[in-house]
Amino acid sequence: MAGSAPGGLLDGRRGLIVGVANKRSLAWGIARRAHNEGAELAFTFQGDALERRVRPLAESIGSTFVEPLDVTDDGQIDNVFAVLKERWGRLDFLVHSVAFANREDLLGRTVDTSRTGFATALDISCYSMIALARAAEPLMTGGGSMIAMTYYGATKATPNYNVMGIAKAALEASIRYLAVDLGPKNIRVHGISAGPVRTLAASGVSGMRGMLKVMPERAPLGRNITVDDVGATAAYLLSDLSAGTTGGIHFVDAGFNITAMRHPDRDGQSGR
Ligand code: 0WE
Repeated sequence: MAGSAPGGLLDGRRGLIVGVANKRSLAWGIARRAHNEGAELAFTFQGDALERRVRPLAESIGSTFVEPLDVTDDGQIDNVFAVLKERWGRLDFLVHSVAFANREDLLGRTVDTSRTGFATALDISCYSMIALARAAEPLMTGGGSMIAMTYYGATKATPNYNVMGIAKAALEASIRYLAVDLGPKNIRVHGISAGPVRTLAASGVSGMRGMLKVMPERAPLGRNITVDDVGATAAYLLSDLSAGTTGGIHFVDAGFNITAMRHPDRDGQSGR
């Protein structure tokens, strides 16, 4: 396969990637690396605007499997997995990189979150992982690996992250319960908790600039993370290298989460 290395970590594996919006997406960083490790990939898009972004990206790595998927629609989930079953007959991995909360719920006070805003955030950002895991399970006949993307705001109250933090807390708990359910089938379930990255999901988020500036000052590695960092950790979690691990949340945040505050000797220049 063009661009894939012989002896790749994911040679001959087939995976579904949900959540590519454009070339800066974390899901695209994972897809690119999975492809370079020998995987064959299927993609989904939500809406016409994103189809125009996703289709050329998929084609650039030799994938013609591009199906519509609104994760709130059970019929569309059924369709994607029916097409997977028909085209491939089985599935080895799944990547979930989807989140949404209403913009008004990512400003101001969590105490003002409406019932419908809460339901939207939890449905799209958390329940969708459970629904996709259930649909994927019968296709993962040789075992498998699943990843969902999360964020530190799940465990620490983070300015403006608000109902998304609540949704990510529920997603992280879901990862553990799914890992227990699917472990007997040798299907492993993982979370990747990524540090802040400039993606479409982060655009227009107030305070993003400040977060990207604080990372090099406080994170042990003295830098921001990249989508390639996320892709590399994902390749490990999707491959047999992580055969003995499931249910964990793996931080790809340059170590930010293990610190309590900025080190006084740190000037914020690169740690390298
Ligand atoms: O999980 C995320 C982003 C999730 C997200 C972003 C948006 C922006 C546009 C979910 N829904 C929406 N809805 C919109 O209308 N991140 C980890 C990136 C992020 O988002 C934040 C952050 C960070 C970091 C929002 C507030 C504060 C920090």
